[in-house]
Amino acid sequence: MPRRRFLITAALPYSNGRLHVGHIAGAYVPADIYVRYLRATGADVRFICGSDDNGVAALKTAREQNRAVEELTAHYNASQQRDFAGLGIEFDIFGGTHQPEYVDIHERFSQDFFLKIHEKGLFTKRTAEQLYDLEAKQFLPDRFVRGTCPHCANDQAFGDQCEECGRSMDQTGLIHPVSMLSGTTPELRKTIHWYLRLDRLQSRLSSWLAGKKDARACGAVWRPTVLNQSLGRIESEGLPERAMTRDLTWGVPVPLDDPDAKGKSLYVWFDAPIGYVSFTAALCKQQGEGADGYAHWWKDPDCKVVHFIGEDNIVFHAITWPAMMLATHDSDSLQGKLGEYQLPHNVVANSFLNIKFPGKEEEKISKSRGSAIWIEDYLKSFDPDPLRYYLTAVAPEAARTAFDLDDFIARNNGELLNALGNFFNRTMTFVHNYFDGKVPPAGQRDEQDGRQLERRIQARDRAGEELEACHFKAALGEVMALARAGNAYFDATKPFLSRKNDMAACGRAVNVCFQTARTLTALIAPFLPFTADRCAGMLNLGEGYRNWASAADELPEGHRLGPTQLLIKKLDPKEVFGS
Ligand code: B3M
Ligand code: ZN
Repeated sequence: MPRRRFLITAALPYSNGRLHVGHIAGAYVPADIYVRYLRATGADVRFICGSDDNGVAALKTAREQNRAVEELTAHYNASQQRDFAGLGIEFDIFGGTHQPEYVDIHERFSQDFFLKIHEKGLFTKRTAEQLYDLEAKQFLPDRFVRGTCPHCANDQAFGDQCEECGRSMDQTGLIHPVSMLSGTTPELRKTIHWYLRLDRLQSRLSSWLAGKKDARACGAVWRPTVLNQSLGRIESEGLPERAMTRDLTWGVPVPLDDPDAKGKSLYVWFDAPIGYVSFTAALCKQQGEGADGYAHWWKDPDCKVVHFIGEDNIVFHAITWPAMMLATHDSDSLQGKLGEYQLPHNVVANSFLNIKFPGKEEEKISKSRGSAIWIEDYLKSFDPDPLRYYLTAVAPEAARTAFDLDDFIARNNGELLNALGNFFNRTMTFVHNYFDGKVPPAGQRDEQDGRQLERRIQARDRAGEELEACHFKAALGEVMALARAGNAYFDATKPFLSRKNDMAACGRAVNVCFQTARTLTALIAPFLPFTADRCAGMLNLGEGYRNWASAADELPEGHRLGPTQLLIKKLDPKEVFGS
């Protein structure tokens, strides 16, 4: 079989702030698990991320903090990289759409993309009315205007989206708009922009999306939330054309030789997804592949592109971005030919994560209210794996869930430590204490031994199926069930009794436990990479221990163990971490 190829992306975080647990639960831990799993199956994978520097988010924060936007975005790009590394989220590249090393290549890709669509006649140049701040002497980006939402009457709605009802809108639809730059009421003025003809791509997009309802036929399991939101959007609102340029100088300049394009940038949601491509190109360059190396990942139907995102990014990844790619195609075919951008194989979105502090109500994570757990703070006190574990165990895969601090500690101590840590611990102790650190002979196995050994294969296969479907929570459940089965087997076979009068029986049981621990080491690796490395050290497994296909292969008697290490630390509920 030819080697499977995947290009995995995780949403580009805005480089205007630090990362908190909600970000990590949304896109990054799941993407990292998927990448590690795919690699364990032998797939050739590139894992791409970087910061989303352009547009208004960074501009607004820079303004509030009185910093240069370049300095701000460089600062947070670096801090986010540290957070990801600390959690074992290992991208092949972490670029940044306006970072000095990437800005040139990113501009080139973004401008080429724009020009190609322009050439295809899929932009309309149109005059529109936009809010202008007379005092600040500039057009107002959507995020710089607040007003009352025409749909739900929330009076703190932004010009592009109402965070209360989730509807996206046009800033001119806001009732009683107020400029956030000056606090004055802006006036409507004419301005020119380039609109992507989404209306002309609509029927292709909706049949493409409809095809994703049938997992068997399309070969990928799309989450209902993603399909419902994107197909629902098309059904309810259709796909009107959308402006892909802005009156802004921080961003990718509009690459047209047209006086009307002066002082305008590409819309940040136009250039950001192209960041996935430009960072891939930068990676290929770093790895010494030619300038067209990126095409091997992006324009070849043999490579599957999968985007991991949070729920608020669904429409952009399942509609706008595919529309942009379709708009560059020469043919009308949906999936594109060799040499054309391939539409995503899957778009995997999680919902948001709420937070629950002890003795308080569950609430939304909010920077301003101080209800966030920052990764930087977390990592000062805790190991990365307990957080990876918890965020997977309670992952908001189908709907919102909450990070509950009490539950985090309870699961660490009750599940990770009691089920997994304890199983390794007792198995290792027996091998060291009674078998001189060497795996005892398998002996004459009975039915119970056979069942336990078979469970390992089942767990590997079931977890593999769930992982293929991006059901990470369920996959972790299968793995932890194997750890519990290991403990149950240990309790049932009682090597602690047989060691006194039947060493052969004791060795037989310990051998099965050891084989189970060996399988578990491979199966936990995508989820708990640091713990898995320690397990592999204790079990003295070679580099290839993560290989999924051989995860249930048995090791021979006489295999010598490595030194014992502390696997999982018990957490004290009294310990608190920063908010
Ligand atoms: N920066 C939005 C976000 O972090 C945005 C993602 C871009 S992915 C191309 O929610
Ligand atoms: Zn609203």
